[in-house]
Amino acid sequence: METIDITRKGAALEAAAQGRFDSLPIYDRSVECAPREAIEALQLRKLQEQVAYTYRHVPYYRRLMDESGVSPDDVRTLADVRKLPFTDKAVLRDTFPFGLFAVPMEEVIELHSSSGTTGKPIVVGYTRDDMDVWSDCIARLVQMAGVVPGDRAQMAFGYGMFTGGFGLHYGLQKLGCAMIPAGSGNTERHIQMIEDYGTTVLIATPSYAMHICEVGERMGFDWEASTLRVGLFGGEPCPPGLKAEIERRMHIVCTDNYGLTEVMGPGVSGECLAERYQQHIAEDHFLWEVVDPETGEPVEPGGYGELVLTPLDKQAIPVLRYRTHDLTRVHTEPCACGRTTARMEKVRSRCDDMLIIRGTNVFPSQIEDVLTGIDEVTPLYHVVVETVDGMDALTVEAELRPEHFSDSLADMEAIRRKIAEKLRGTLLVGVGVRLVEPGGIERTMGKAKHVDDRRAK
Ligand code: DLL
Repeated sequence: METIDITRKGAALEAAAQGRFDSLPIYDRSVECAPREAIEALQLRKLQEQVAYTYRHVPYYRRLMDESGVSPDDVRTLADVRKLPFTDKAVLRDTFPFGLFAVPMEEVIELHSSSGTTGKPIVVGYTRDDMDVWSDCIARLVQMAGVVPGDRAQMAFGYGMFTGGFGLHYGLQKLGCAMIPAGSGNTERHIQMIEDYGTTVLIATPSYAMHICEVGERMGFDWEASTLRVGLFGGEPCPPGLKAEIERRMHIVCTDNYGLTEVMGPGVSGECLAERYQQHIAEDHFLWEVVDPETGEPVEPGGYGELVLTPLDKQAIPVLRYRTHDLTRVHTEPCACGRTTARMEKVRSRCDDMLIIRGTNVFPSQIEDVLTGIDEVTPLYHVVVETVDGMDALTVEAELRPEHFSDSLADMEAIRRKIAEKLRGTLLVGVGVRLVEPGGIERTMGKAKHVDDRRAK
């Protein structure tokens, strides 16, 4: 059978829909398609080496392990990882800047830091070997989306301390793509560059990609006729409705990729074209666990809980059992794409983004799901939480689509009421709804901030 040329716009998705995964590239079959026993054997060997390395080079972990009477030799099976201490962001803050580094600074060739939206930033470092692993992980996940050597990849993540920009940049170059390092911002110029340079791949947060899409439409740019073929997203949750809308309006195939600064940055897991809502974990570099966020105990296989990651070969700043606070489930059956690496479900919520509204737990992702089921509004939204007369009051600001925006108060009130009823049905608590005009929800060039909790802490 002839292979399908996936560099033709739309062909990768067609190939996936026909089950023609033979036409979609796999970066490193020796790992990505290895039998699970081989993956686990590799993980165990690396875990043992990594724990011994960490114990030798990081006084903080040595002290913690000594105090709990655990030695590196106690790691005999993968399940023995549970004998090791958890790591939380607080430790990285307390030891800021270099307290957990395992190598002298002369061996560090790059530093990055987390966005710092939730407090003091943390800083991480990379040795040359760390950088090689990182670019390999990225090259692997961009191929899952159908990116190939020779693609022209335009960066719309910010460069700088954020891991997204440089991380994707190096990995795409490693694969053999031509990088167009535009960076975030200046949206009209992005569109001009896509046209001038024949860009085939766009890298952005999903919120910024949506904005680029809209600005292009306003400029009269023909997305269907454009060379752009693939969107590589990540850095924030990408609700399925938002991804589907961007794919439809920009005529591209998009994948959502996950990672976090503390364990590397992007590259931890990436979405293939078979399971559109799950991401293959780079299991040769990361050992995953899913735990109950309250107790830290493992959930049943395939159960929902907090993802905990242990990087298996990080040299500059090894971390053991990092509590991501991201909620997901992990599946280990083989995937239709041919890969055998475990898949984590898209992260839609973090354990720390749950709101308690008059005693009821509310996740912003539940609000997203309701809004994406309502034709009259866009997937963009904003939530304000306040204390009114001593009670929690949550207001959802939802953005009308231009075709549903009118000056008929009765029509607007009917839409508002419909949204409020659906939200009440899902959230099981009454919330306010405010409709905003098209374009009324602030567009962002990085990670979107959906919730403004104004209650006194
Ligand atoms: O956002 C790393 C990254 C950059 C990943 C670009 C993918 C692409 P941090 O700034 O440290 O690192 O933020 C990490 O962002 O714990 C998640 O809560 C969230 N996050 C990142 N990617 C996704 C995703 C980068 N695809 C935190 N889906 C993580 C859902 C994501 N949440």
